Amino acid sequence: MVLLDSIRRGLHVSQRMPARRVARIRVHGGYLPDTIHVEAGVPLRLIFRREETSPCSEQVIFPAFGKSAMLPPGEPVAVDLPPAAPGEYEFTCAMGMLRGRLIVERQPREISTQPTDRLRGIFTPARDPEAMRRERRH
Ligand SMILES: [Cu+2]
Repeated sequence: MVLLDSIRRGLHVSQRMPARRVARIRVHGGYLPDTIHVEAGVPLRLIFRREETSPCSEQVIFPAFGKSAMLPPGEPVAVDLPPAAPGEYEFTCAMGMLRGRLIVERQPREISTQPTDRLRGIFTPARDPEAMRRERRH
């Protein structure tokens, strides 16, 4: 219960920092999902929940980040990763049998910084609405 509460608090904090991306991964004969997409420059929190007792999956390793975590069965475990450069980053169990990957994609800056202008560019009506209204009356 204490653990669940602290996780809930953690999620609450992350909601106040919209930059952080949170993804949940079930561990059961593999990582579900086994591919996580994230934008470059965004800190990532992965919450693992191991739903098996097979010793194979008791540890998850992020070689490129120099991070690892033990995953007790049935307990959510958060792994925080710093923003990463675009690319693919693998995570595995200790023996390298279970594999997942993070795909860090370049941020589409022109969309994220200028959403309104961008949408206006795409959705500008071909004809001016007043002209269309006049046509409909005829
Ligand atoms: Cu393993």
